Amino acid sequence: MGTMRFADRIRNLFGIKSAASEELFEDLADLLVEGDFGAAEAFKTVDALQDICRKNKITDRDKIREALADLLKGMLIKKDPPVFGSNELGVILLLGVNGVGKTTSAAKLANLYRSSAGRRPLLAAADTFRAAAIDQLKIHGERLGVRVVAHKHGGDPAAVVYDALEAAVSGAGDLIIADTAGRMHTKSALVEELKKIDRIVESKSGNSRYLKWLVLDATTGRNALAQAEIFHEAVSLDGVILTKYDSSARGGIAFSLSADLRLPVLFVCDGEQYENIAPFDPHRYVREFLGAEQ
Ligand SMILES: Nc1nc2c(ncn2[C@@H]2O[C@H](COP(=O)(O)OP(=O)(O)OP(=O)(O)O)[C@@H](O)[C@H]2O)c(=O)[nH]1
Ligand SMILES: [Mg+2]
Repeated sequence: MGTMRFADRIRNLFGIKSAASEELFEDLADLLVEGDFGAAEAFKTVDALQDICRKNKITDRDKIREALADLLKGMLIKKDPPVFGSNELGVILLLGVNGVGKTTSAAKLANLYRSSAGRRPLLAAADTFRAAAIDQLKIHGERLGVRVVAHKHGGDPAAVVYDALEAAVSGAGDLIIADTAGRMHTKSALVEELKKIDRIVESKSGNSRYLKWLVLDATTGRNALAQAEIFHEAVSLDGVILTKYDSSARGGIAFSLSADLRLPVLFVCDGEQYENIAPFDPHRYVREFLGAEQ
């Protein structure tokens, strides 16, 4: 393990001027594993790459790298973030464990959907578990000029969502973005808590689109995949927001989410500012993963 950034090490691997050898593929498999690929997936990918190179008589490192980029792009599910209809009420529930960036992402999404899609967001403070969580969301709401629907600390998250729906139905907004508590639920507690919210959203659904997105911290590597597995099995997720892709994150997780769980990454966040969010772009993601110069 060096201190060199992961992407730089991939770049170095393909930057060597000698012809490709068996060793290149071995080193690549090792690097993919270090880059948060699962081991089985890393070997499968490298096998597939070797097949392609053999069939097409590719020996040049640059060309191998291009073939790898195509292969990796093909692994990623491409799903554009939802565009809500003009008469449609969007309800986005943000889930995830402690500290992954749910509250920050809620604010970023409110800002993004308002500025780029002309939505009128409402933030719902459905994290009633942590004392400071409501204030944290209110501060974002004030800064952004977005209304925050909140109850008291310790209240029922489903009731907060209910009030946000009431507010939206009476014209206060058309996109509810609900922050939730980041405690590690047992699966059954998580399911129960969300069932209640599901029922409330469904009872109000004239014309609504209800989505459950999992927020994952990209710096936690394979642990993020384990979280996704648990949440997806419990509540059937619609997509993922990958956060903290600005620091030491290696990024292989997006491939596992696609390949193992068929879960699309919808947004990638790369900083703490409101603007640090963008729809997932497989092409750009693979380029960055492979350490392409910009
Ligand atoms: N560098 C970086 N930091 C981020 C990003 N997203 C969130 N953060 C930071 O991560 C920390 C936790 O973010 P929160 O939004 O409070 O996370 P949370 O999931 O709501 O946390 P809990 O409510 O405690 O479960 C904060 O310091 C954020 O500023 C990101 O994309 N990049
Ligand atoms: Mg929070």
